Amino acid sequence: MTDPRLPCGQQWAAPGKWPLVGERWPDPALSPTELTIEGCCAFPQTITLEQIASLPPTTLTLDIHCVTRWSQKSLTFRGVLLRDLLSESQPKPSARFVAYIARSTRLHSTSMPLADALELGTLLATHVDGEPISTEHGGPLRVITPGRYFYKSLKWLMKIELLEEDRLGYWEAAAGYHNHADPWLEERYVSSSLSRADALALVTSRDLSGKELLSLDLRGHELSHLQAVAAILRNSNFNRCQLLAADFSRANLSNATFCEADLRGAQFREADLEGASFLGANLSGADLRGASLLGCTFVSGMAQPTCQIDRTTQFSATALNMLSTLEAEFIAAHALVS
Ligand SMILES: Nc1nc2c(c(=O)[nH]1)N[C@H]1C(S)=C(S)[C@@H](COP(=O)(O)O)O[C@H]1N2
Ligand SMILES: [Mo]
Repeated sequence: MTDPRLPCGQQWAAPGKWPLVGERWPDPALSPTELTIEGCCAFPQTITLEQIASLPPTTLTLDIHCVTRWSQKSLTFRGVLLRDLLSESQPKPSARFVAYIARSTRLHSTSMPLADALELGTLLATHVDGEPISTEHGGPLRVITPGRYFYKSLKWLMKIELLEEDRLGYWEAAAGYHNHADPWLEERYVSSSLSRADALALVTSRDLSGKELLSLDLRGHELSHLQAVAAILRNSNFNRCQLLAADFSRANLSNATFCEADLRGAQFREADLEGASFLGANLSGADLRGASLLGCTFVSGMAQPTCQIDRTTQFSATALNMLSTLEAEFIAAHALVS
């Protein structure tokens, strides 16, 4: 049974639990009470949160979809439409892109075509479900971009810049997240920068430790004892691979797929497995202690079989909180949880 509200490859997070993703806290050295609008506009300005609160409020109820495969149903945000906020600054016709910059130590950012942002009904939100947005979730002011993966919804908005040319945001540049980010088109990542031949040459060495290799396609390969300690392998495809005793300790395997892979005795300690899928994989003897499992899939596929987990498969109890109810119950029932 497919849920028409759930885009392909997503799962509902446990009801009432809104996960925290990315930066956890803003930079306390920067003022939270002002928003600057600058760039290609007739009237750049800095306005206070009070002034924003005096603009006509808009309420918007929507589902949010994180690129790491969890979704959260029906959050009601209240705030001011980007359209209403920008009207006073009068964007010039040359303003083709909008960038949002966060009040955070890394000056986190994201961007998109201005026309898309306006058309989608982008909201600068101060409240969620009737309460002020908490600091962890981006309060006092966060961007809510409907119809895009949630990385287009910036926390702790400090500056809006109107640009002639696009400037890739933090995740888009650093993690290869897709710049269009439509969950209904499953636009999660740009494709691999590596040719298939180059990827295969690397793989024959069996040592990927510390390497950064986005979106590798290694389907079906014999990679037993692969060394991939601390490797960055986001969105890589290891479906049906032989990965006996492979070592992925501390690796970033966000959104990687291991469907029907042989992972007996594999190491995933402290790995980032957010959004990864293990449907049909054999995880007997595998060690996933300390791994981050938000949005990870072990059982909830429609057509595929569940993975094989037994009392020799190790998980940390704390990691189970990050899974959907169905996933957490399956693991608690079959694995060694400590
Ligand atoms: N400032 C800032 N905004 C951000 C991020 C971040 O790291 N820093 N991460 C993005 C990502 S990837 C997601 S999924 C959502 C997570 O928002 P939440 O922590 O409120 O769930 O925020 C987005 N906005
Ligand atoms: Mo995300």
